[in-house]
Amino acid sequence: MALSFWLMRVLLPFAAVMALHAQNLMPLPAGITPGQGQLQIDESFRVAFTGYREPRLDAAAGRLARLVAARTGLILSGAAQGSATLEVRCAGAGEKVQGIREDESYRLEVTPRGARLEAATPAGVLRGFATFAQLVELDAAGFRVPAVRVDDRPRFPWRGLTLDVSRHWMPMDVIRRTLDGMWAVKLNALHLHLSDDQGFRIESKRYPRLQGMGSGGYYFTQDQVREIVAYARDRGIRILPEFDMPGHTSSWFPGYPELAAGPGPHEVPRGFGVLDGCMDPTREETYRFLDGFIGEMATLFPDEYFHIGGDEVNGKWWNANPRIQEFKRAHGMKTNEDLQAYFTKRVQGIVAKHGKKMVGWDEIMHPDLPRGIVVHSWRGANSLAQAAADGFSAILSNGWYLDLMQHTDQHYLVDPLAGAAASLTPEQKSRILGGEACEWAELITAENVDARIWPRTAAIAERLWSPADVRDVDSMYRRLAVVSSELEWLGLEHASSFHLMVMRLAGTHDPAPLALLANVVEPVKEYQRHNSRKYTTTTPLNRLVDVARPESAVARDFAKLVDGYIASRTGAGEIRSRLTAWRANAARLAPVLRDSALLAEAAPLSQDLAALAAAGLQALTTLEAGNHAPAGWVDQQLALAKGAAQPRAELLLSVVPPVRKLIEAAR
Ligand code: TNX
Repeated sequence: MALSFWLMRVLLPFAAVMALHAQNLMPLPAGITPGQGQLQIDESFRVAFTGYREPRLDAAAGRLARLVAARTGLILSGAAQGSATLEVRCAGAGEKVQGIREDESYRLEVTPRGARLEAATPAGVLRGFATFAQLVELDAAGFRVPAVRVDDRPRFPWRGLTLDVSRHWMPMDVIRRTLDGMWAVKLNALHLHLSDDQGFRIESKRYPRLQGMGSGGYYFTQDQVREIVAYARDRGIRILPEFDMPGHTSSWFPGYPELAAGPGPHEVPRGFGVLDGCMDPTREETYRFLDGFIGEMATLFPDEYFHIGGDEVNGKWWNANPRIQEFKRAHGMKTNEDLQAYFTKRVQGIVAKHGKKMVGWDEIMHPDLPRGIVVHSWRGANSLAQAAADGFSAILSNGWYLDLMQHTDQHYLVDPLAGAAASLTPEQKSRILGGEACEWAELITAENVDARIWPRTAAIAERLWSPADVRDVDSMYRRLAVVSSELEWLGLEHASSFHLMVMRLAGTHDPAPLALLANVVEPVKEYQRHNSRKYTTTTPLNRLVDVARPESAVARDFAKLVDGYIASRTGAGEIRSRLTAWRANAARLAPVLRDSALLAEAAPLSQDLAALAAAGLQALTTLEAGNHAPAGWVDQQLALAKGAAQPRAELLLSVVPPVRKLIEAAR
């Protein structure tokens, strides 16, 4: 069997071998050897442990069984007799607090007679369970797992997700769901961005006015934090807290104005952007406060690392404060960067005193800082490589900002070891620990957060787990669709929230015509939404743009059809049926648009879709007849397509490019 595997590897590219035997796996494992036959999954499904055992493992086995039951619809008998379907041998306890060097490797062997999972630690078992769950599939003989041997370990030790709970509040069930999803795709660090200008989201017992005056009542109690930490540990996930400072701190000041570098009165701001609010780095009282606060938080969060933010200090309050100017002069500091470096060093001392390693965004990087800290790169590959070259540990987030509404393949092809990092020495490279996808929450709420995180984050998780040469975009999209439905079975709401939000917009009307439109539009990209209106924390996010997915699968599919047609004149029927439905949709949608205050802005999009579809149909008819369209007609339709490509209601009609191709082909 192993021999045939190696033969296949010689004959076929790696990705092709994978595709044959792992079409449901995301992330793809480091090593996979196909076997003969399948293991039947029926109501006798059972997990048994033969080696080390602890409550965390029992709980994980229970969750695996529930996931198998949910996905198959089987009612598991729960009988403890007979041989187990999946036998687990864990060598021993992992680290008391999961660290970045925790052994997450595992070996899974499935034969028609049973499956066996071996791992050094419970974290490895958790990764193997995630793989096993994804291998269950339905075929003509029932639910089965293909015979296979998986030898797997992560490429990077730090595979995270940043979740901003400050700009919009994310309650406990969002956190739990997010952790469930992270487990499924083998992510191992949830970074909670707990404070920012717009909200202070955690209970401090020592400084209760932080949450008391900075949160509007929306914050995690310390009991809830302990619950989150335990829930995450159960899934092999670290919780990394971030308290952004000295900028992004406006919400600290209503309760503790003495921390502020600028004058009051202080309010929690509702607007977004790089605001002026920042701490006073010159007063000893600031550091006494932070010592007390960080000390309190350091005991609450067991993780070895502690994120202090450090990004985007605009320095306006520092420039306007005579005492701060005097301090800079007295200490020979020329720039605000020097002043921030002074602050960062002081805070690093406090973080270290409380037993933690500091993490911060690019701006914290400074030659005087100890090399044990981690630089979190939001600026890009160059600063990531620079940090590693200078001896710092580093993680990447640039390229993985989920709030920028980019397509999955754009995120997928970003690699922490590409670009400037590619020319680092092996030792320098080893300091690049991995990265984190980032969900910034200026324009998301608990209602649509799942749809903004998933399924795209699964592809980023694959980049961080799988071997570097796993880069086949078609394979990724195929498997992403499968993992997306698995995530729904786990309780994620990215698909269901779409339907609920569409129904809200449609009022009492049939939501189908609106869903059709929603399926072919995408929110404008990057920061464009902020240019079209002034958003605040209280602006409702209940419009079509808040429902539309970052990437239209319908449009991607249609573009493929059109490419296929242009290349080889195949698939005309499919193309025609889609265009026909789009052309007819405007009339069906008209009454819905008319009756919904939330939808008035979408009327031009619906018109554009119909007009574009009509043009596409004419082009197709021309092509099918082997004719050429008159130049005048082509130019007219291209002008129409150009108009339809303009954003409307902060949305882009994502089928414009393929229809334009059809029109051009008819010339
Ligand atoms: C920049 S990246 C920020 C965040 C914003 C985000 C929006 C970084 C460290 N700061 O405060 O939420 O852009 O994409």
